[in-house]
Amino acid sequence: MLDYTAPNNENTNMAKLKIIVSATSLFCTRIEWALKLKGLEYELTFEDWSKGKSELLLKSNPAHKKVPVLLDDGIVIAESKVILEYIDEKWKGGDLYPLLPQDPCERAQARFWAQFADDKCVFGTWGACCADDALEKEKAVETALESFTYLEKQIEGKKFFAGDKIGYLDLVAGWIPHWLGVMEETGGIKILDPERFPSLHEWAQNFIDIPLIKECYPPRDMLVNYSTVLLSYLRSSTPNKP
Ligand SMILES: N[C@@H](CCC(=O)N[C@@H](CS)C(=O)NCC(=O)O)C(=O)O
Ligand SMILES: *[C@@H]1O[C@H](CO)[C@@H](O)[C@H](O)[C@H]1NC(C)=O
Repeated sequence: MLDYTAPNNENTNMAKLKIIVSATSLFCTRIEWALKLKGLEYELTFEDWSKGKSELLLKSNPAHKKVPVLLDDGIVIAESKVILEYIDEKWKGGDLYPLLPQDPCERAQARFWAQFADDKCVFGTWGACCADDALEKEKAVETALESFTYLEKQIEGKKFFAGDKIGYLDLVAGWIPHWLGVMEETGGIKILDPERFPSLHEWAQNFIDIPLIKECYPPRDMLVNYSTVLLSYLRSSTPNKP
């Protein structure tokens, strides 16, 4: 359990933070967690992909046109890991919850593995889900498994990636306890075998047991529906597009 109560920032008189999100995006939930840990109030503005992209999203993140985007009283920040760093640097000190480690070497390591987890584990898993051809799928699963082996090594002997408390890398890997199972189910693959990845499996349990974490996860059946529809669409058009 996270032995931590977020500070009360109600009196700071600041405009409420907004995050542009989509209901199913694993990249968006990590921002909510960070803001909650910092004790900051925020509003969610949902994109409805069935209606195309909103003016607000196109204007806020013209380069990528992707969620999440953080709107902080006229300041616009896109890219989830960049947003996490912004939040951590802007609201730091005192009794504010630190996300990144203090030590420069540990910070660099956390950033490295966060980038790796997104590039290799998220997209590796999704690529394996999308693969149609049996041989191609088998290869994609093997590659994803190899990537998860590196994460397993990072968490070995620790409760959380950041130590005894959750931090930046835990938030970035925070899709694993919830979305990974959905991807496995809808994509017809198995990645997180408890025997192959005992430490990661235990970490997933510890992480999801934290109430502040659990309450931000989107409903599982919604993710299953979304993933099913998306996968059948992708398989019938160009493969391997996340
Ligand atoms: N690297 C980005 C990835 C964000 C991302 O892929 N967002 C997806 C939703 S899960 C999105 O907005 N997709 C819309 C699109 O690709 O057109 C981040 O970390 O923020
Ligand atoms: C998911 O799909 C099932 C079957 O089509 C449907 O009954 C259910 O209401 C859907 N759930 C959500 C959250 O969309």
